[in-house]
Amino acid sequence: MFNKKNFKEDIELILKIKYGNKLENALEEEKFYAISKAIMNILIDDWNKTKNKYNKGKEAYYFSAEYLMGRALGNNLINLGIYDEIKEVLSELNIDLNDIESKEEDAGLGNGGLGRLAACFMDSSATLNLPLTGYGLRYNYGIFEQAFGDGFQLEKANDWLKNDDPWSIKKEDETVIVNLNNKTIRAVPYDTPIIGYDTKNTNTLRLWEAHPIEDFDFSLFNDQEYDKAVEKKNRAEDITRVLYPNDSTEKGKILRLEQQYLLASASLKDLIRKFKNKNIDISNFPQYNKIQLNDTHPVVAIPELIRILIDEEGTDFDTAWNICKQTFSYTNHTILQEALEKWYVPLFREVLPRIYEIITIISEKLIDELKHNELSEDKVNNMKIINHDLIHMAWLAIYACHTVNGVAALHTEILKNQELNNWYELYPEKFQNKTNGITPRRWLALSNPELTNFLEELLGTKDFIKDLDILKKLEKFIDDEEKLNKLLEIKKEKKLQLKEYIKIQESIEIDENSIFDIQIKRLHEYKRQLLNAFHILDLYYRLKENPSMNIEKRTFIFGAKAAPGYFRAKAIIKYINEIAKLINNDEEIKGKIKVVFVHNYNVSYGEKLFPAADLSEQISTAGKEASGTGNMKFMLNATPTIGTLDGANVEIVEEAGMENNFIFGAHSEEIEEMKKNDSYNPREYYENVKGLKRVVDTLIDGTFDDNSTGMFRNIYDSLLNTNGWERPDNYFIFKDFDDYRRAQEHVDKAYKDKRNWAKKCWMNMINAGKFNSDRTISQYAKEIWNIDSKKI
Ligand code: 26Q
Repeated sequence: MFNKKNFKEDIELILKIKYGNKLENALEEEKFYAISKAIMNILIDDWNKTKNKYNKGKEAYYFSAEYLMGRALGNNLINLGIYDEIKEVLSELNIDLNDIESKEEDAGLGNGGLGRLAACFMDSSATLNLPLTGYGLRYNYGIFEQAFGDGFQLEKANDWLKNDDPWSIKKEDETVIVNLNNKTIRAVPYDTPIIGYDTKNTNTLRLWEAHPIEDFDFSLFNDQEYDKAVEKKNRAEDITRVLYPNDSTEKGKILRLEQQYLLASASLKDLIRKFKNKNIDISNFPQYNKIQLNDTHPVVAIPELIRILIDEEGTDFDTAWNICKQTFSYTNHTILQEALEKWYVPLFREVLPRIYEIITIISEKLIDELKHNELSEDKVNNMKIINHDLIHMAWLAIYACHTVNGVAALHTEILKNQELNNWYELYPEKFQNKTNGITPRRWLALSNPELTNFLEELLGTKDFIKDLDILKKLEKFIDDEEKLNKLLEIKKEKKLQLKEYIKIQESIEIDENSIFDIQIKRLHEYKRQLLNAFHILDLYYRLKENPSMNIEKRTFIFGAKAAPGYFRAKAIIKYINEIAKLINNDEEIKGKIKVVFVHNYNVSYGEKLFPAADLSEQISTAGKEASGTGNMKFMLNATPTIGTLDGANVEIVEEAGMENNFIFGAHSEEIEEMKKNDSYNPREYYENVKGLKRVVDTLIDGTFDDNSTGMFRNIYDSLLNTNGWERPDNYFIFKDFDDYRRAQEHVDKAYKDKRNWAKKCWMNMINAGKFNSDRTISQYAKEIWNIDSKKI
């Protein structure tokens, strides 16, 4: 399959025909493109073979508004098993593979966890030869690029396609037409290969791009009405222009609804067309097609399938409904009430009148069923799909799907017993748990080759890159001084690499001998970056009071984007940057603690941060983080967690041992109790917990400057004052502050004992097997879709 001579010739040919350039004159970006296309040439036959093979039987489809893929080159080479070989071939051409890799733009078509999970699932399904195809949208602008200006977040458009994407192929002939109320769109598919590791199977990610029916109005152009001539084109293309950079609240309205409908309608039409080629009666559709809805964003696919079946295929409603029920499944990724999608009826009806009509029929059907089950009026009202002029997409999903799953054990329990309890009582058989996972290819083999090589040496095989459970065998080395030292050496090496990278990216020098204490994730109040900040500031003041305090040196590293409209999240970024300025410029503190907020945290930055961490910060308010997946990336890279018993942290410490992590804080039941009884009074803690008032008051006492934006006052008020619907300190920061500080002191003590620390790292690493996304996706395949693997 791989032929060195052909490969070199391909690169030269592509440079010539695409850029009219020779290798010696080519730009790095051009080389990246040519190398990537030459790799496409290596894999394309197997890709087509896989498509044909899958097409013969039952397939599953992942419908997701987000895919946070990151870069492809390095990952594809790893999965093809030719990374080292290509590196060598390129060096013969005087090309450094690492330099070329860094020229690739991240495909940042997602916000955070939900989008990155979709990307890990793609990798795992290909590796397991599972017939799973991803459907999504080809946003021309992915997640915004973040910069800081005077400590404030600035956003810039992310033009990831500016140099063209070598990994996608436009399939013009498979274009489908999507009708919106006031316009007709051509949805053009772009296919990206998803290469399995250690298999020839190559799955597909199909992303739709919106185009007008006609590119421009010729007669208007002729009349010199240039803007008008392209107006329709622009309105059509707007639909897939930009990813909504929002992972908390409803926004964007009409355009976002159009996006969701385009994804749903185009993907379904694609499936129906494929199915009809089989010449089987449409009632058998679910025997060949299973669709996973990634949260509520693609849920409009449910009424859309019913519409297609009734209006275009001529079935009756009951037949359509039965087909739907057997086809769709729904994953819930959030417990936050405000993130449960609801659409305002007048808006929805205006954009999608026929779909609205179908939803009203479903809604009535549900009400009949609820009444038939003799549910109280209260419950019926609570569960109505259309209620008070709002359409509840999650209710629609639960009613129409055959399974509903949460993404970690605790999350699923909270769904069953609290958030979705009414639904659980009605349909207990629908509810399942599928604890999230991460792909070991990207999050170990690609991002930490040093650790991967070491593990291969110890185990005598590379099998752990597929089967992480094998790492458990390494428990026998837990007292082996030499092995533990080697692990610490690798960690040091990764810290040095990160130090170099941060120097270039942030112009900040950090000390590789300090503890790298890292919190990287979207900025959200419930994730409590503010708790981390308060602790740092408290430590700073204690160091000022007591300069001889004997603490381990620490570098506190943050990375986080705030949704552009999320004022308080942006305030927290500014606040942390102010703290960094104060601490990093204090001569007395130099060499003791340092704070770095890296800008533009994304998948590629993550690949450098996870392996270099000494401490993983997972400190959300218990009950709020559905799962978390960053926590798993740290764990696999031999990093202990300081965290609450929230999301997948619960299962992480179950696997790695409580004693090897630093667990603190109120439990989810306790938090629920306090909310229920309204018994939490943050002011009590503010007044009584030592040191707390001092740090909180910096928000208003002039210690820091927020350029008169009122941002810091806004944070302060949110912690201490009731504000309409919001309770003070809604995320229980004050409640957990003291216990967090205690846990941090344990970290400090534990780190002083190098050997013991290494053991904790070791135990985390070798027990990360459960969090392999191969395990997760095979559970979806068996327990939800009932599909088998199909090796080509
Ligand atoms: C909603 C309405 C309008 C615009 C955007 C949105 C929106 C967009 C993205 C709402 C939510 C999201 C993303 C949610 C998300 O990433 N959830 C995370 O999913 C991970 C994978 O399951 C979990 O590990 C995380 O705990 C969860 O926060």
